Amino acid sequence: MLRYLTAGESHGRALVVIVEGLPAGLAVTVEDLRAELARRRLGYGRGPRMRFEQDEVTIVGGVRHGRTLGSPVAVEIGNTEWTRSDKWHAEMAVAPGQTEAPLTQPRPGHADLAGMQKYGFTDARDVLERASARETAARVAAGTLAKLLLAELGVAIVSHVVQLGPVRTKAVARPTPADLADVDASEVRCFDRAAEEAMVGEIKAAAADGDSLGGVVEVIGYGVSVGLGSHVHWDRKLDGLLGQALMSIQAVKGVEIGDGFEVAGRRGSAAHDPIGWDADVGYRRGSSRAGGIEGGISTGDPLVVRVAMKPLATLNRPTLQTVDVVTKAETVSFKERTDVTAVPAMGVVAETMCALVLADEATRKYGGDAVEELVANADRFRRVLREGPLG
Ligand code: EPS
Repeated sequence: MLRYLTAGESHGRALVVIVEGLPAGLAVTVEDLRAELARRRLGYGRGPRMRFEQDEVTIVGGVRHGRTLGSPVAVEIGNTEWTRSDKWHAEMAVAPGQTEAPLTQPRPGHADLAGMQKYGFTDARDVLERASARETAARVAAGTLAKLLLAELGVAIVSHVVQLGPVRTKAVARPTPADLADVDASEVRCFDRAAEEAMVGEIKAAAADGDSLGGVVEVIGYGVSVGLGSHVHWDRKLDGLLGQALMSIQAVKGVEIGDGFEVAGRRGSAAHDPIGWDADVGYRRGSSRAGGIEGGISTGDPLVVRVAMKPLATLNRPTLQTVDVVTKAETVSFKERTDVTAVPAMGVVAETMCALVLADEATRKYGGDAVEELVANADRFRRVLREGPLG
């Protein structure tokens, strides 16, 4: 069973993450982590920080000679904005003191006001530094380890943008793992090149107005075996676990498993995935309306999940109405450096969250202290599926 904890503030020295429960013997390199972190920085519409800041990755523990030890893996991701300049040193100092520029005009839609009220802060920075999506870098580092473990089980996870602002993709073909490089090569991580141009146009128009855009990504899990998650209890259902993990991504407001919202309007006779038999692969559904999950259990079909992100609450041209918490006068929320949209990057974070849930469930189902043991247990389960009474 996989557990992880992240810590760190957006403009602080570094983010850290500790991942516990990885089996021993998993091949891991710093380059693996760098490659995934670089994917998270992709996307037209990200702010200047993405251009000048690097993610400085250090594996602090848990890996020796390129393999996990079965001990907790600790990763530090340094902020180069901290190490290469002193811009944030006073503002984010650990030593006792206080800011000279408290942020007192909370942004609607951000954690600012509710967080200030909950924790008793008078400076929104005390909330926003942790609420920031910068924290997702630490999740992606953890998710890279989860993806490497899943690869040992033949699982690969792909995401692509299916809506940016009002522009939706038309193509019905879903990208496969072989298409991931193509998706990443798109400026908006969109598999439908016709929609891509319109998406970039929307981002340019929103940028010119100092505004922001949301959107929807689809995540597809290939090679997920039958039997992850369980119907037996609410907190063991795979769709419930994915929902919680994906909803926890900053600015995400909706998660859909398969065709969840569309099938709600259909008759039962047209809402489910017929079960078929293929002598080579066994039971197979002809469609993916259920998104590869029935009764909280993976069916062995591709996992399909969609994730909706609201437009970011920080606008370059402040037009959102708020109240100054000191004067109580109506005003507009403060302006911070921001992204026009982070939807393309959110896709990579959504892959990460799915990978962490699936890896957690895989370790729960197959167990084992070393990767070989886990893989052998998974193979044995597949053999039972083929050769047992249902095969
Ligand atoms: C963010 C605002 C921007 C983003 C940041 C999240 O940062 P800044 O205000 O420092 O320019 O670039 O995202 C990241 C730093 C990241 O690594 O994803 C926010 O308000 O949440």
